[in-house]
Amino acid sequence: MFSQNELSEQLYRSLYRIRRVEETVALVYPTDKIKSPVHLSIGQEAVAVGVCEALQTQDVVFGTYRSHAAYLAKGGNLNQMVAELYGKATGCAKGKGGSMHLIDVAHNIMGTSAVVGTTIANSIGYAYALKYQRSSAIVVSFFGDGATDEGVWHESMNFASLKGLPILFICENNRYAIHTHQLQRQPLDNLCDRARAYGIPAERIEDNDVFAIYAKTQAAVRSLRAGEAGPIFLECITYRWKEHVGPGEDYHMGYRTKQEAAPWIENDAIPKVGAMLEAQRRQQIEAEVEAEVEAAFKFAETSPFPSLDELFTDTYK
Ligand SMILES: Cc1ncc(C[n+]2csc(CCOP(=O)(O)OP(=O)(O)O)c2C)c(N)n1
Ligand SMILES: [Mg+2]
Repeated sequence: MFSQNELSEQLYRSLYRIRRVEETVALVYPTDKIKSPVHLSIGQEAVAVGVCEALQTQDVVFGTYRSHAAYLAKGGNLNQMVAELYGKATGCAKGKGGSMHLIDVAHNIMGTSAVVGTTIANSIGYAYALKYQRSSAIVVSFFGDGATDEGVWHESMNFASLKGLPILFICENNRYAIHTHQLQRQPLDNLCDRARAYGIPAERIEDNDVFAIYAKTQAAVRSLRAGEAGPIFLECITYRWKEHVGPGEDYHMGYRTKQEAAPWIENDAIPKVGAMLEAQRRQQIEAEVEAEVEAAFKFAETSPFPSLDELFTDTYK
């Protein structure tokens, strides 16, 4: 157990680190050194951080193409992530996967995917295996609100509930699938009810509140680890600040307004948690993170591209 102060420091370090990594990605992106499309999660970090801070290394995480935050919050290797974005041989997928295909087996980050909904099925398969091995580890499956439109989401909810799997479903509901609002795709704002229809306990957490997300995840993990409950569903309401894909803003697209984004930007988790720390301690954490981020981008820049004879290795044909 941490003291409240230690918890705030840990959450802040993780939040600030992810923000600085993604801000640096956005800065570098126009140079074309980053060879992969990037789906930034700036504004949404509190979800991945609140959830992953309540996990242990043995717990398994699956994510989406917007999962820099989950990868980093779960302890994924930063150097290898940045090198992957640069398409370098030292990347976590040897430079062949890019931002949307992150993996770090040593930290049980078992994959992210460009194809909406696919890792939900992967994650229940993994949870099924853990249950049969009587493992105390659990699985966390991150997905967006758009993924709940997919048939595989419904099939996965049904199967996970039927088999009582040790899995926590985290819906990062930023209200949009690309440029289409949830209520232009779904008749009701009722994702928790949908999960409950499959017999899965469900709860919504409003306002991007990292402490609430941490506490609810901790309680969920405790009961999943004890084998008390089958799957659990948490819907975390959050907001994406940047465009769907790429480093810029997209208010000119007309599907959302600056006024809609403003309260989310005002309620940014990072300065809020930062303000809870003692000033000197906050500065120290920020300096450590800045050095780490700078070193990771240097590592990526100075790493080699894969050699030509690697072209057909580790590929599916
Ligand atoms: C199976 C499939 N259908 C469509 C797409 C195109 N697509 C890419 S991202 C996306 C929106 C998904 O939205 P959401 O799940 O809410 O995630 P967010 O981007 O908001 O994080 C869609 C439809 C895809 N990649 N895969
Ligand atoms: Mg979404």
